Amino acid sequence: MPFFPPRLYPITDTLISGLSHAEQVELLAAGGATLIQLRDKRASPRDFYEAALEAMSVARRLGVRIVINDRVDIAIAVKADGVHLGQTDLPPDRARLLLGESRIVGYSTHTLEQALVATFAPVDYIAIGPVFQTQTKERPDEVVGLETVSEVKRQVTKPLVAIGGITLDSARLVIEAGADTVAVISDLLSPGDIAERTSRFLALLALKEN
Ligand code: TZP
Ligand code: MG
Repeated sequence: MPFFPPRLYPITDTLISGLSHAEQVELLAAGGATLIQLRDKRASPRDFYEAALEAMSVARRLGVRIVINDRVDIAIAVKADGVHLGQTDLPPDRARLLLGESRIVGYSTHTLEQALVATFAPVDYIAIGPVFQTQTKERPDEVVGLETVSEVKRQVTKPLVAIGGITLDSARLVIEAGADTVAVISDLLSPGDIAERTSRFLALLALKEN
């Protein structure tokens, strides 16, 4: 089945939110999120596995799909809906073989060239970023800007997810530049009402249809 990501794609962060992955999934889903990525750069594989398992049970109860950042093994172990790979993770074709055709495989790119290469990979969506400056990622790649989002959209047919420094104020601009989806961490999870923030993003993005 062809996969098309929703307009908003929240990504969890235990440090920024001060919450477990399961708690974040609960609040993001309450705000209307339907696809959530679990990302944890600090936890051990065992701890991430345990946290992801707990988050999966919340997600199943609420009908939300879960993608695991980086770790194909953990995605398989917790029966997640998919995996999100970076340029230094397992190659997408190997992940596809391990996960099968029905799961989601997403792939991060940081330049137009990488995005063009990714069009030949067996992935369901391509992410491009950082679109803007971000404090959330350690050693981020160079900011690509809205022009690159538009250029990638012109040249790539797969669904395009934009990431990096996207806020409630900039999300529409990013969609108007050509992104199908915005992936957001800090502007959703910083102290405040996460469910309410999520629904504000969704209301804003619903104003422009595909
Ligand atoms: N990849 C590129 S930028 C980024 C990742 C994981 C971090 C995005 O976080 P934020 O807080 O939405 O800028
Ligand atoms: Mg990664």
